Amino acid sequence: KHTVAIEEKGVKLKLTIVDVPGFGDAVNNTECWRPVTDYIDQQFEQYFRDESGLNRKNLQDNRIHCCLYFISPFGQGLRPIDIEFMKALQDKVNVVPLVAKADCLTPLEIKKLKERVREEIDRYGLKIYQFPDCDSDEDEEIKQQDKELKESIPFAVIGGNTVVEVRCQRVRGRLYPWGIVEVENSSHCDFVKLRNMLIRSHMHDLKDTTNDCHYENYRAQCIQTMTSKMTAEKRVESPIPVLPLSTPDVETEKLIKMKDDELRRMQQMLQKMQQQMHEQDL
Ligand SMILES: Nc1nc2c(ncn2[C@@H]2O[C@H](COP(=O)(O)OP(=O)(O)OP(=O)(O)O)[C@@H](O)[C@H]2O)c(=O)[nH]1
Ligand SMILES: [Mg+2]
Repeated sequence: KHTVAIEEKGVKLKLTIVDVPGFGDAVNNTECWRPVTDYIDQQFEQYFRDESGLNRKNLQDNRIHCCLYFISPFGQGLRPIDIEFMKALQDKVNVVPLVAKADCLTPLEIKKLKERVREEIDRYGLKIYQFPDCDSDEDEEIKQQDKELKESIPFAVIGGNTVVEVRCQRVRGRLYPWGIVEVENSSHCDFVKLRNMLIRSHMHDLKDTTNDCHYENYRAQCIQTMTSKMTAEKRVESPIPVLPLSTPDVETEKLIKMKDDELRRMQQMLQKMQQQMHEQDL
């Protein structure tokens, strides 16, 4: 888990990245996505407790707003493990698929792999993070950017392992005998596009989708489990107090009616007495 504080034009952002080392490296990869789903659920659970607890004002949001899933550049598209992972994660988190080590492929190979991945995402009904459609009255330039972004999925990225000087500037990249691969050069890979999407253009939408969709799913499920547990056991062992339901039983209703009648009788008596006193005065 790495946390960095970013500040840009006075806007502060605390970005936390959680790594999943060794994912899919085992001989038997059955349910290898489990630690990831468990981690996401744990963050939801913590948020649910805090939100329902006493200290709601200082609520810390450690929910996972986006999951970057790296697809191998050496395969012919999605592997069964990729499909399984996305299926397991798609209702819990915004999944953004990436093609790793994009420098290993030619531009044409990248284009073909991307098309294939997109087609397989459709074919297997995988629900990856959907960029919201831009308004129809938006600028042509913005519409074009939006279209380009959608067509970039899965973003092809490169991981730098060194900082080198290129055109009098120090840049992140990879140094090969035949040249330099630059991470932040948009003709080399989609890294800049991905970064802009994550922390500029779509950050709020990622957070909103997490809150309104994924967290809401979790919350609804949690409450449902608690309620069914309560009816099954007539009590609930939960840190979150459940209010008693306000449907009075038959006995209570009878009692209320009796008290009502009694009150009405007393009122009538009082009226009678007042009338008698009034007549005496006259
Ligand atoms: N060519 C190329 N190699 C890369 C790139 N990114 C990482 N590598 C190399 O691939 C190897 C594995 O990289 P890691 O980033 O450790 O891979 P990982 O999937 O995180 O591995 P675990 O954390 O062990 O699961 C290293 O030798 C990296 O230098 C890239 O963009 N292009
Ligand atoms: Mg790693």
